[in-house]
Amino acid sequence: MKRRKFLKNSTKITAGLVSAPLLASYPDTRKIETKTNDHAVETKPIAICTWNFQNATAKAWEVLKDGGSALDAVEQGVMVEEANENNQTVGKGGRPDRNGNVTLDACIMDKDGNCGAVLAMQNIAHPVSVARKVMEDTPHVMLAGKGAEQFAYEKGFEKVNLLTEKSKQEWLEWKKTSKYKPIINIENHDTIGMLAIDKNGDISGACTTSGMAYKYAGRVGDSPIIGAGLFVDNEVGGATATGVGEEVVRTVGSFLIVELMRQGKSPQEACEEGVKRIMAKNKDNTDFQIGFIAMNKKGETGSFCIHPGFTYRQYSNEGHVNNPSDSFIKR
Ligand code: SD4
Repeated sequence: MKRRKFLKNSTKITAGLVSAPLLASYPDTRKIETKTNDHAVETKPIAICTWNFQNATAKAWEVLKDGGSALDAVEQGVMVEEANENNQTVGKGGRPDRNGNVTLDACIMDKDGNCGAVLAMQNIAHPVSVARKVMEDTPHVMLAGKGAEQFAYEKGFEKVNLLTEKSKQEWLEWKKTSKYKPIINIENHDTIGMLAIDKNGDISGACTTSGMAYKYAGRVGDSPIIGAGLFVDNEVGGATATGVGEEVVRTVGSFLIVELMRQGKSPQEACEEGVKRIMAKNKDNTDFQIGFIAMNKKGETGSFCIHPGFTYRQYSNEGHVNNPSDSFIKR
């Protein structure tokens, strides 16, 4: 496919421009030390995701430890949350828009800079897999709304009612006041963004959400927007976001964080800078949550958020941990 060839070539050109010293020795507090290898590379593979999604990271880990690709790991990992009806911010069971329709956003990005996304798609249980099909089977990056849904049916996805009774009843209750005021770390806090590095050292990422509860019909946040909710540059690393998407879009947050890592910042430092940029544009408004996570080529990871309460799950040869995130606003 012409587009892919073009993307591959541009990746190669970019690779030539990246200076190796920039990727060396980050003073990252979350660095995973290698105990068995002089060259400190055997921390791979690793999977991390926003929030404490143990089952999702465990699934990604299963793929990675069997030698699978980072791309398969992130797709299969986030699918666990898409299928989890108790997660009311992702996939089936997600909270609807103000008209009562569950509309899903997702994207995926691979080691070669290929990417695919679906926006505001209804009736399909696994938007990340449709996003992957957009990436692999079309000359496009994004499909939205009815077009995305139609494409999914053509690819064999089944029509599913995404609105569970629980989410429906909550929406009916919400309609009585119709106040749009997400509560920090309580409502809308379960979007999953996942990054993985596989045994070959290749990085991929995925992000999937039902977006902000009771949003305007047609509203799309950061999660399916390449560069905002997710960005991967296999020469440098990857980043992904959760929280109020409008603010992430305004700073093209994930791209910013990857570029900061390219300039020599650790994943931790880059996430901190990403949040600071957002807060610089919100001097009078701190009443919202955003969390970033990032990973570099060495398998170092980091995170930062606005309000305390954000964590990220990490699975590697070292074990399975839920890392608390430092925050811009302290308790
Ligand atoms: C959005 N970023 O649609 C998503 C919401 C989110 O955890 O992350 N919720 O703006």
